Amino acid sequence: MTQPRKIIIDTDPGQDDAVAILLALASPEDLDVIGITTVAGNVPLDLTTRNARIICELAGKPQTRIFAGCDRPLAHELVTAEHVHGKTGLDGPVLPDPTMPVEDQHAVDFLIETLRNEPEGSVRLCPLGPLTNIATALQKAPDIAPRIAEIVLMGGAYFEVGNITPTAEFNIFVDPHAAEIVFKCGAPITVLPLDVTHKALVTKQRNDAFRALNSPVGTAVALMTDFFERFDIAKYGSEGAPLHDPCVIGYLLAPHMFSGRHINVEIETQSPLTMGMTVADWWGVTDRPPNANFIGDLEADQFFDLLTDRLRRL
Ligand SMILES: [Ca+2]
Repeated sequence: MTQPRKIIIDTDPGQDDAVAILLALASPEDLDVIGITTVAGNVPLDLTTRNARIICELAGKPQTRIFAGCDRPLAHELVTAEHVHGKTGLDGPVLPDPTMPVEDQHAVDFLIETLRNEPEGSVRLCPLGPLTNIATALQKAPDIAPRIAEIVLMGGAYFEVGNITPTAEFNIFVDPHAAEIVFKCGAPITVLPLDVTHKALVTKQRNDAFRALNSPVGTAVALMTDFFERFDIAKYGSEGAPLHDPCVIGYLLAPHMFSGRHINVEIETQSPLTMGMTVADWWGVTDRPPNANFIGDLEADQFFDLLTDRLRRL
């Protein structure tokens, strides 16, 4: 018997964040969610924190510890994505107002304290939004970097280039300075970029499978996806919504479903034209040392089978 791995989910929910959180909370034999830290991103911090509470209650896990974090990026004004996620960030289903508490401690202090107190190499960080909380913790307490087992994050793109600008993915674009700190921190990093998340598409058949769970969670996930997909169908002509953030949890549960390359990834923080671009040396044309496992592909059918099976438990 292997022990479940301890993870901290750092998130800006967001419908796809919500599905990622549900998948993690549905997998206690594999993952021990020791805390959820919230950050400003898809919507402002008060809403991302509220949405995290709504999701934990939907999962029937109101004992989950939630810590509110940074309400703005390190150096830029906050950019949000209501055009994708709706006014609340979680538009689609009608879910009850949350009653579970938020912890008093700031998310950054929780990250630092946890990484210092838990055995070295035992805690994984799962950022699903802008990297402001993680970077702030690393700046405040550089001693935590070698204690991080792994950072598995959703962000960036190489072949898909950008979604919020022609060259940048949203999470990295919102706080490129934070991303630069994280990508240079020396901890093992796995990146789930748009290149792979755009292949995790909720087709009609896959959405019907969520709905057929015939449970509050199944119905909520189906309705969130219904809401979220209109953006991608209009923009990309795709078959449905891409489940960006659940790829992070899917990777932790079943890394064999994913493939990528260990390469150098640098973050553009200067150019107004390409701000927040993940300059990924996929083809190995520089001598810059590899710092990230950059994922490019997944077995989408296997991924959706796993996701649907796990959601059935909630
Ligand atoms: Ca997110």
